[in-house]
Amino acid sequence: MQNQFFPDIPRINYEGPESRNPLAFKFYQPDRKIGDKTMEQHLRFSVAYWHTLTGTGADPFGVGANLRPWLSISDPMEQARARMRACFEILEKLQVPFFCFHDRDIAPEAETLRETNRNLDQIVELTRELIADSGKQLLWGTACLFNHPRYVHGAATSCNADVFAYAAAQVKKAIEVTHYLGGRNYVFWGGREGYDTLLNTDMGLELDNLARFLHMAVDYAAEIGFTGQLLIEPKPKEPTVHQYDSDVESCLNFLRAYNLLDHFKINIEQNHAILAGHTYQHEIHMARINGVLGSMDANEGAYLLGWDTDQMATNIYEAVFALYEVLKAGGLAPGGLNFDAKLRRPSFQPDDIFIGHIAAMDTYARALEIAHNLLGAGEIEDFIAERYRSYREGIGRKIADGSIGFKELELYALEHDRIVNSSGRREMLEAIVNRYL
Ligand code: XUL
Ligand code: CO
Repeated sequence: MQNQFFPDIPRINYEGPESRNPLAFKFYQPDRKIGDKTMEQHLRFSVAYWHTLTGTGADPFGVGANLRPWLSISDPMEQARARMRACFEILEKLQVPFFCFHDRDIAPEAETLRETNRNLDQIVELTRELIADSGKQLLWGTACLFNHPRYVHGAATSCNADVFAYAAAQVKKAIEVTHYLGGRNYVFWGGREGYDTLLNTDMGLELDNLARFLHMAVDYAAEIGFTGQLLIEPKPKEPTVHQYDSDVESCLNFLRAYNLLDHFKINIEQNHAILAGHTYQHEIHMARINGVLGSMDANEGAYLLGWDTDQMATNIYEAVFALYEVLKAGGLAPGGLNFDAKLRRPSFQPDDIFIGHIAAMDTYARALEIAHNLLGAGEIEDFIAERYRSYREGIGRKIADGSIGFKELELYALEHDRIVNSSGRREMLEAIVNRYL
């Protein structure tokens, strides 16, 4: 195993809940079976390249604060190579099987698109070697269609057709690269696909163009034999005031309206869910019951702030409900749990990378066991089944199987107008959940 960038960090091992070692797992045991799968198979953890390797710790009020061993390398391509090697050292030491990147995270943008593609190709070759040597895998690739000023009005939804063409070229290349590296999925997050004011926006054209763009991506992926899952990642706002893919339901409507539903699943991010005014569980549940649960960006947003803070997840209670849905869906593969999370700016030391990921991995490991026990015991499922019992017999059964209409229902209601309801027992159910924590 490489020990070049973080010589003071050992391979992180399980030491159990009693351990006081910040560089050890308290709950995550990759080989431990929970039900029919190991923790590693259930959780499919992934490191997000943009936060963990490329991120500098800059925020709108201050420059980068992160101390990172590769930052002393001034040549941008040499630094990019070092960062990729450091990524694999992190994956190996943390026992994380997957990583995800945007094209521009891994290789610097140059003066021309041709040159930029050449830079990318060089880093991709190195990445392919590192994948072959380590057995680590690319969970998903994506294209950064939001950082450069050319994307100021959006990419596929830009008012400028030249920008649409440039974005298409960039996504074409990013899908090729993802395919070449054996990526299991390819993600489309809207970036700047949305609007700031309707005073300058033709929303109908922008949505049609976004759909045209995604159809082209579907066709091209098929043409080159990429069989990975295509994913859309909803987010309601930031950077634009109104992002088009605002939540799971809006994505479903868009995909259905434009005949794309057969080709896409959804990548759900906790922070995006709460910005949309939903819970993480709501979004995962909505995707699950519509058969589009694809993958998860397992981070955490600050409930007191209205922006995308992308924190490492440490809230076990919330992770339990997320994984309860994942277990009910039968798992996430080929998706996974990608830590789309950055360390807080004051956590600037290199070892914070490991401490932060260990915290999140242990959160999800602990939550997995709780969710498995809660689902297995069936107390919540039984309560819900009982609550809807009236639809399995008598008049309810006729409603459910579609064999009855308003006229018969009126006749029934005239005879049964003394309605008896039962308690929803929310407090009892929350107390039941607490017994499993
Ligand atoms: C932005 C975000 C992205 C996507 C990939 O909020 O979550 O990093 O996950 O483009
Ligand atoms: Co994300």
